[in-house]
Amino acid sequence: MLRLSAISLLLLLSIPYVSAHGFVYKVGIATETYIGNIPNAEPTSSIVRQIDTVDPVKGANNSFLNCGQDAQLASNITEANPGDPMSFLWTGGDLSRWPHNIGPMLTYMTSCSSTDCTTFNSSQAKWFKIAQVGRIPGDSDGTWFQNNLYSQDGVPANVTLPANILPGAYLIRHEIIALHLATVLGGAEFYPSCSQILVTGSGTGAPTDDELVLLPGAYTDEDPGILVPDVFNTPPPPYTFPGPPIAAFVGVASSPAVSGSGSTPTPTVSASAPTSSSSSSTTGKTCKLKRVSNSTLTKREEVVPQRHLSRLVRGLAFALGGRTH
Ligand SMILES: *[C@@H]1O[C@H](CO)[C@@H](O)[C@H](O)[C@H]1NC(C)=O
Ligand SMILES: *[C@@H]1O[C@H](CO)[C@@H](O)[C@H](O)[C@H]1NC(C)=O
Ligand SMILES: *[C@@H]1O[C@H](CO)[C@@H](O)[C@H](O)[C@H]1NC(C)=O
Ligand SMILES: *[C@@H]1O[C@H](CO)[C@@H](O)[C@H](O)[C@H]1NC(C)=O
Ligand SMILES: *[C@@H]1O[C@H](CO)[C@@H](O)[C@H](O)[C@H]1NC(C)=O
Ligand SMILES: [Cu+2]
Repeated sequence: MLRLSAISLLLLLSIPYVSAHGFVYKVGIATETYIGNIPNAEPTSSIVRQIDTVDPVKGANNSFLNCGQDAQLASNITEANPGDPMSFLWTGGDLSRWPHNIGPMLTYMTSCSSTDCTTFNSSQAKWFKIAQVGRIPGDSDGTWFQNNLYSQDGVPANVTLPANILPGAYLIRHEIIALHLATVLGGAEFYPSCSQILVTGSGTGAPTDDELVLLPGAYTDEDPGILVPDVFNTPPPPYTFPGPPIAAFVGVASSPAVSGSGSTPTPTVSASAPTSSSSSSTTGKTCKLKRVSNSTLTKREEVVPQRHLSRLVRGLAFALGGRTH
């Protein structure tokens, strides 16, 4: 019965993974909250482009790296002000807590050109990066900001819209890269999500051509931030973010409105960019996280730290000749 119990154990360990991926359930902009459609559900009007499965996008060349798994146009767009705080609440497909806690979170934007985004196909769009967060600075365990989503219900990722961004319709693409399987080539899991926002105001900031990338196109499977053999090492090694640097204009404060000019705004400030790999759009919280133990927690229990579970599942799957997600 060894075989049977091994299979039972694998099943037992695999069950949580049925819903153990996820999607963006809520987007916050300033004080408003917008609901994203559950993957594959009958869509309602939203600003969030709906995907068709909670499963991760695999492979840096995958066309679904653009806006997520078979992402559809969303029928709504909403206004946002430069400098607005935004939040992205990632959950499992059953609205349970986000199941991963290892890897960075990156944010990109692209102009929807002359459209209001509701008809804009972004597959050939040029994206610029506005934020990225990795490990929490000063945390000796190397805890990732992503762990804040994992360790407590309802905690979103936070991003600030650039204070001087040129007005217009944009897609904002929030991405989690889960690295728990990234010790091997192709193991990284990509979770991109795109929302449609109409930026108001009189900002003048825009990316330079060399800050623009295609998605897919910006990453390769061999990038040091995507294939990360030492991700579980102690002490935690420094992390190298994939993709371009954060666009330089993101670090520039808002400029006063130019009076009496309808012409194309020209950024006059040239500041050096906050491009170091430690750039963070969050407010530098370095406090230790409290482990919440909540008996109402379902399936994805806290008992087994996820990195160990992942290793266990991988080990088992390897032993049985199978594959994990
Ligand atoms: C991904 O795209 C790059 C650049 O086009 C190419 O060199 C590489 O072979 C592709 N990799 C796969 C796995 O298709
Ligand atoms: C965008 O265009 C690509 C390539 O033609 C296509 O595969 C994809 O389905 C389109 N996406 C949307 C949201 O229409
Ligand atoms: C579209 O978004 C606007 C602005 O948030 C909201 O007022 C409106 O109700 C939305 N429309 C639909 C059909 O949901
Ligand atoms: C987002 O901000 C909230 C409120 O400050 C905070 O509790 C949460 O930890 C932040 N999220 C991340 C991923 O750091
Ligand atoms: C535990 O979960 C329940 C139900 O979601 C919630 O009402 C309660 O506040 C949670 N307790 C803690 C300590 O998080
Ligand atoms: Cu997953």
